Amino acid sequence: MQTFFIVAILLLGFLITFQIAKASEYVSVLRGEEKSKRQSNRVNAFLLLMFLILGLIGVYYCNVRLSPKILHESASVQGEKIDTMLYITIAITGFVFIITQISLFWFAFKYQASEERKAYYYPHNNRWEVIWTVIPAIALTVLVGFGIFYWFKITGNAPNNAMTVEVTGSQFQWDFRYPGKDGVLGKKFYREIDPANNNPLGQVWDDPANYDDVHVTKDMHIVVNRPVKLIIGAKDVIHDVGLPAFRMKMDAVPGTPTTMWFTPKFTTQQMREKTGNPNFEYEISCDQMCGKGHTGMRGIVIVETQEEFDRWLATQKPQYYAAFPDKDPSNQKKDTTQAKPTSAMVGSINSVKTKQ
Ligand SMILES: [Cu+2]
Repeated sequence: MQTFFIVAILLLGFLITFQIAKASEYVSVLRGEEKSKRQSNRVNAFLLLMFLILGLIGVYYCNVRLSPKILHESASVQGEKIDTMLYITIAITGFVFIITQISLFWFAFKYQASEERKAYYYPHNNRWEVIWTVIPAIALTVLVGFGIFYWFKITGNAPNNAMTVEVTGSQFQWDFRYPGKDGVLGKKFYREIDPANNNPLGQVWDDPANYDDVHVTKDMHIVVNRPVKLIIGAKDVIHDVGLPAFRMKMDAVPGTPTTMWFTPKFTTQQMREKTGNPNFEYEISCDQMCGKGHTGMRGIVIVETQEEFDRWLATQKPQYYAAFPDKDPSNQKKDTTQAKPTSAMVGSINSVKTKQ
């Protein structure tokens, strides 16, 4: 039944179009073909000119209206270069856009069909072809060249004083790992991933470098004016570390670590003062459509001073102690000073026993 209606509607649509075309043909015959042609030429030329004027006013209006909504000044040193590149690209393409669009629609209006002149047949000019091929090619090469230069910089070796944070994406959250006092991230192996036993990242516990690695979720702490190198990975599908305030972005690919580094310029606190927004937070978003909960993959980047960072890190326990509580020195201390078990505790111990 549905198919029948679709076919019927299509047939009707075809019939109506055909009838309209036929009717307008009769009208032009009655009016005199030349006259109606001239009239429709004039109308079309005028509409094209209107389209240009209204379109350009629209472009200007959107620009004025939406410019307060664009991102504030880059919050990273490297982001400044990326902004400059973006502005140069917009300036060049904007200039070309304005010139070509005005020429296109103005010519269509000015040189509309007329009895007073005949179109000049001008099929080919080598010199012009070379000019309009070579100039854009040079402009694009320069733009792409700068892009590649900064790309290699950001993805290349970080300065020696850089701190390291490992970022792991999964459906649907971000995990962050800090190397601890030794400055080395312990080895990982995907088969070791075992969230039930406090090993969500698959840290290899035989590697001593893992003993002091700190694992946190949701918030990533980094230090102002100190380069930070992100080592990025994923556990399931491709995610993407998006840091718009810093103008940084990098895919998180399962099995293939990616890296990027940048230097934050302002602490979260400074940014709150700068933006006048007391609730400002640096956001880490997932910039890759990674599944149903993609939009909820929001993390917070806290940029703070070195002292604040050290204080925060000192409050974090290495993941190793979560996986092996008996190795935790604070637990061992507790054991020696522990009071006699209360009756409630004995009850719970017994219930655990009976469960087994
Ligand atoms: Cu994602």
